[in-house]
Amino acid sequence: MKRMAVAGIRAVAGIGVLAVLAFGAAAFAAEAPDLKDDPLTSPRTAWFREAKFGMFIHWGLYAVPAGVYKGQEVPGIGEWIMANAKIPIPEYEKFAAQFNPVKFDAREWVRAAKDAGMKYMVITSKHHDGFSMFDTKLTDYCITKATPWKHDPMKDLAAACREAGLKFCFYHSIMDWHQPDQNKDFPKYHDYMKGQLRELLTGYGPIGILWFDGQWIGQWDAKKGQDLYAYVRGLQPGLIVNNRVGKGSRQDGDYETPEQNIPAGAIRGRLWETCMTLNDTWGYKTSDQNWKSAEDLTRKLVDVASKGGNFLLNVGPTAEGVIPPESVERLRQVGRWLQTNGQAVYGAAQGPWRRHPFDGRCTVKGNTLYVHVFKWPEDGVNLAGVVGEVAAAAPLDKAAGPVRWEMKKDGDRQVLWLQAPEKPDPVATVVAVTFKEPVAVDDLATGGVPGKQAADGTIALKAADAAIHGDAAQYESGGGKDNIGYWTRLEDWVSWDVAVTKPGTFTVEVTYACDRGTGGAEYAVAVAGREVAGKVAVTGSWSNFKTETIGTLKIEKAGKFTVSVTPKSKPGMAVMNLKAVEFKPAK
Ligand code: FHN
Repeated sequence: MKRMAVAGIRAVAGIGVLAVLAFGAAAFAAEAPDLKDDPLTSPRTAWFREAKFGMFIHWGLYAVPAGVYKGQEVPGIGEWIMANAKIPIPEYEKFAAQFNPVKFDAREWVRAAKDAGMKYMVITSKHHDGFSMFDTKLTDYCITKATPWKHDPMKDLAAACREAGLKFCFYHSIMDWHQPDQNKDFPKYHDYMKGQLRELLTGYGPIGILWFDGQWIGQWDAKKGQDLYAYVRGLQPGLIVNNRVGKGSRQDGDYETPEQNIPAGAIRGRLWETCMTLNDTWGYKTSDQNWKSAEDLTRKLVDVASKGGNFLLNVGPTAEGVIPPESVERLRQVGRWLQTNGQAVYGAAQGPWRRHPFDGRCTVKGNTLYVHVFKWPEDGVNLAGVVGEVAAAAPLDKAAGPVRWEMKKDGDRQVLWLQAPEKPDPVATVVAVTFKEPVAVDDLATGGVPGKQAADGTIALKAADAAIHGDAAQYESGGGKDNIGYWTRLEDWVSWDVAVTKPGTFTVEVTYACDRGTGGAEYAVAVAGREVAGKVAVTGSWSNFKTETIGTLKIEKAGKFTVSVTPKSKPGMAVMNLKAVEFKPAK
């Protein structure tokens, strides 16, 4: 590639940015966006809440080395090879001359997404390596000028998605390892980035999502994110923008983006989308053959949908423009399951139970409860706490055969019993249970799991079993966490219902973590009309847990009690990450 001196590229970029910013402003005076609409209910996000399942595509120069540099396998995810192998910019730029995706076929890629049952496609317009995978006027370091292919694949994909009825979306990295201005002159880089975003939002038709990433750089902050959110929504008012437009917090963008993990429970009060790889890398790596099975992927999709989220599943095409056949085959199998059972996923709301007494999940749509059974218990599935009258219950897959069902009683609660059909689906059998009114369950079903006192008198209360009151705090797991987190609202509190058989005086131990700079919150643990106060000390990080004895509490008689943890003050950003509360009989 003709390598212009950095100054040369910057000069071109400078002139180009001004031209694009000026032209764009005149040519794209869309109606003013409603920046205050609630993403949870806005018509703007209706397609996203219906779609539930999308294709993520990481495609760029990193597909050329494909995980190998100078004959050595480079550890880590494929698209990070420039950083992980410490490849100097001039060396990395040479991959552009080798990037010639002659086998690229936009319709084939869209067909793969459609056959998978995916409803939208998010593709890397520019990843951290700074190489633009679209025809940009603002740099020569792009697919149409720096490669022998000299073609803009985004034009083809935008057209093919529109033709097939899929939403076309861009991933764009704020972090850019190729732009010296990112470190030396951030305002200049910021203009360059906004100029490219204008090109993407004015040159490829309606865009469904702008999926930002690389937001963690020090030069970026929440205020810049808010301004960028308004800027891109000003260009396409109907756009959906993820939370990495800012610093990836619950206050940024339209939705949360858990990555490579599925939250333990619904993320209340926010739309969310888990993004995940089919193997272990986002960008193509020849050596990464650690493919997830179609069964696992289907059950992950069900798990995400049962918690009210979307699932963005990634493919990493080769430098020739081919999506690995191992990816295509797995996605096709997921699509086949969705052809029969898709109505239980698309547009479905999260299931009513926090925990399921069987290996499976639930989703809801109006009067219909969809019971997704991964593995049928010998004695059938028992769903305690259902309210209302069942009109019918049958598998969506007629080939499974009928399902025997019965409404039973357990004390004052109704229990819906379902027996396995003759030919259950080995991946997931979906039984549609139609009620005579909208699906509802009792409080115990939606609350925590009742706590029990151990034989030695100990009462151990875990975060996963807590009933959470309020719309910010939520249970989170994975990555060393198993706690109530996101406790950013003073009004939120947690509780456990406990059956106490051995009353007495107990020492109260609290296990929590608290990041630097946000300690000092005061709280009370209360039970049976008494409470003991605690104060949160910094433990060093949100996943560095410590156990503290905060005092003693007396429970005078046996019976059912509610233990609560209620914040009294919150000087920092959050109260704490609460892992457990334990009552130990006082010596
Ligand atoms: O660093 C990137 C990574 O390469 C990949 O793009 C993922 C996908 O969401 N995002 C960042 C890591 O969080």
